[in-house]
Amino acid sequence: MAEIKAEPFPFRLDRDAVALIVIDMQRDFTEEGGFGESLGNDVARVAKIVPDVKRLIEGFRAAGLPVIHTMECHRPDLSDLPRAKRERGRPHFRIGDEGPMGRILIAGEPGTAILPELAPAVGETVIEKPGKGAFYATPLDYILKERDIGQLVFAGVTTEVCVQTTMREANDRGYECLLVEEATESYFPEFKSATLAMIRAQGAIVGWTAHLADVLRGIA
Ligand code: C5J
Repeated sequence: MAEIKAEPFPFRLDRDAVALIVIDMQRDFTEEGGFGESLGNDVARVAKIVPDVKRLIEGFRAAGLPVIHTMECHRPDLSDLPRAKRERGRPHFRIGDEGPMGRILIAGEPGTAILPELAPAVGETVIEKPGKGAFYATPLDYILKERDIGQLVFAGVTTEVCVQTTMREANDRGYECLLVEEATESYFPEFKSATLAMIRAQGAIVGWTAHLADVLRGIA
């Protein structure tokens, strides 16, 4: 067991039972012309974390620990896209529409892809998810339980939407969750800090938060 400096108290890392979950580091959320921008967001804010997410992924790979990636996306026929989700907001492009990087958030389209700098390595699991949470309508829980994984380290975007939703789902399923502060971002700085605070409040009611350098030291 290694101890990682974390909030609200140190995180006891079990190297035999931990995985990194990288949430939705897709072009559609981080590049101009994608879904995030079409909703009126400044995507440059979230793109800034890419080097730190890369360091975290490389740290896990170097330590021989599993890395799992998620992608928010839908089937080309939109059969897994609830009308309420498609019609929400006032984006220039709705999910499924043809945008500058192909059809918005549709599996296989260029804009839906994970950023090339953070591309999954051969053998790493990629979870395609139609919801905000990575456990909803996916085999993620089954895959983790098959590998006896009980601790999840989180990175990705956006902090208060898909990252937080997945952490809450994981918490309810019995996983210990740790969010790496420099490796997650929101379009809204106040939402990021509120999410970090609410995750670790009340004695880690959802999980822990830690700094990248401390996590890298803990897994090395
Ligand atoms: C959003 C996500 N923000 N990956 N998706 O709709 O957080």
